[in-house]
Amino acid sequence: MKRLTPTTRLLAATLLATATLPSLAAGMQGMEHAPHRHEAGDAAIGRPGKPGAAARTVKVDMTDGMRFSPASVQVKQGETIRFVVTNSGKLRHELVLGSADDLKAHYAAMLKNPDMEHADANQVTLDGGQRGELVWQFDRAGAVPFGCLQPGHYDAGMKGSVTVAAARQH
Ligand SMILES: [Cu+2]
Repeated sequence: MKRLTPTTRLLAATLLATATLPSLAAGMQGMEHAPHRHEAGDAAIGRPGKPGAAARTVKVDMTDGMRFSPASVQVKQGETIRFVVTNSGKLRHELVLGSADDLKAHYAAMLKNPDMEHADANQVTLDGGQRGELVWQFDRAGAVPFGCLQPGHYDAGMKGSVTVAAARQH
């Protein structure tokens, strides 16, 4: 049996790679504009809330100074909050709730694909001057980070945190 010389093997590998690349690139291009989806009901940060169950409204303002105001929100474990979010800037901003790891990964994806459309129950994305709502139930005590994942904004410090106080045990 004839053995492949290293050169032939290299050539074969190159041909294979060349043949695979265009289809791979085409596949990635297709993904570029697909809506970004992930687990909206992530137990670590809570779950989408029923608007009727919201006991409290918290107003959050987003500015072109790359800040949330307030950047720190206090809630109680189990509480459903109706966030009324205003974009008082001219740029597009968003409030995305997520674990620090999720936010970082999502932000990295947004940097690669700035036109990526993303919409989920854990976020509200608003053009300048718009107002929107986000209803969320905070199940677990601890901190639930949020951030604006528009390219450049998160790095500029457009982030905040919801502190969830443990429910009292009876
Ligand atoms: Cu922003």
